[in-house]
Amino acid sequence: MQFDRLWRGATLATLSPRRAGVGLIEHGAIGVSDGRITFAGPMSELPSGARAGEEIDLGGRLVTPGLIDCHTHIVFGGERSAEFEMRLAGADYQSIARAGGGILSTVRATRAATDETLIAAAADRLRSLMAEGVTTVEIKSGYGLDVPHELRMLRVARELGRRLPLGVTTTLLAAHAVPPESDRAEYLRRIRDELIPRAAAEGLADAVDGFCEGIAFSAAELRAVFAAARGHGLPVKLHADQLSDSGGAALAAEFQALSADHLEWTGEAGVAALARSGTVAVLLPGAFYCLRERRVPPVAALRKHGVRMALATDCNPGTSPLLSILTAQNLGAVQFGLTIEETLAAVTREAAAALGMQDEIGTLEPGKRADLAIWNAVRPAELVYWIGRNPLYQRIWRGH
Ligand code: DI6
Ligand code: FE
Repeated sequence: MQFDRLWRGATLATLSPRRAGVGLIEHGAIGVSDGRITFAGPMSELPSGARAGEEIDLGGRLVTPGLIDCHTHIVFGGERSAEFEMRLAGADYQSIARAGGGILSTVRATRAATDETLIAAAADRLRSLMAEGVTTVEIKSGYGLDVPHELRMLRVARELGRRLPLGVTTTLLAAHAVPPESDRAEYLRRIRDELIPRAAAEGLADAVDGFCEGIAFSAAELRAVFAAARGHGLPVKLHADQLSDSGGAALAAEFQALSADHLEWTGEAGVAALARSGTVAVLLPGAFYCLRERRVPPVAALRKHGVRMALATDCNPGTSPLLSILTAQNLGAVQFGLTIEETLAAVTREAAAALGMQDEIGTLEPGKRADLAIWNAVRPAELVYWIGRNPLYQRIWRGH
């Protein structure tokens, strides 16, 4: 067996579904060739005569799959610290939004920014995630809110994937808010009849998302958007039941969504529907924390029904200015009660499933892309337990 690179003396958290817990292998080795994992197992099982272009001894360091942030709004213009101050003084998110702030203030700043300004600001933010071992990020549009600007946001996201050593998937979130200059029905028609067809034809979107909420769109409105997405072969995701039970989980399940995200207000029937459709629950503890929410997602019901759980930063300038996937893990464990095993799976294997990429990334198994995070840690719990310590030793993307 010939490897491009072979790491020995590793503690592997493989996250393989065929192994219990995080799939721990002590005294492990991992070999890669042509950007793919070709061996991940105990050193004792390495084929005799295995050769490698480069061989590295990790001295027992922990190796996990490269981390995956499966829900971000990381491309945006401006920032919203003034709104943060208003909330600290007692204003709430929904009333700021209704008064034309919130998402719409970021829409104004995003439309006014040049492509290069958007790219530079987002690249800076992405580097923070990458410094913590993130190798794949999902990026949503949703601050353009008209045909040219939504397509531009998706192009900017694609360009970031070309410029940085990072996997980028893109999601069209045109149904994020009603743009100030448009009639609601007319905007929804444009999403269905212009934006989705163009995003699909130009290969700009990997999925379509919507904000199902009192301050945004109803389940009935988003059903029509999702039907158009399906008509153009695009899978869907949904911001569901974050601030109220808006029937989001049921709608996501109806369209076999890749993921339903937030879910604080989802009831047991919604959870059962997600289980039947195989939809991943993406929990977003940064938004929960920043909005000082009280109602936690129904983790016990998600477990009981066997719904897979992912965690993500939801990085956005309003409700979750969070640029740390490790902190998202800590918040998910402390606030939502996830176990260490669930927490690590939530930013690797289950996050991959939330992007429909479970065959490519998310575990240390032969055939997967060689995206690895190597840590100055031995116990997996250390990746969840520290707040503000970054134990990353090395990040490997596609074998390099
Ligand atoms: N849910 C969120 O948490 C973000 N968008 C969404 O649909 C908030 C976006 C923002 O306030 O800018
Ligand atoms: Fe979001």
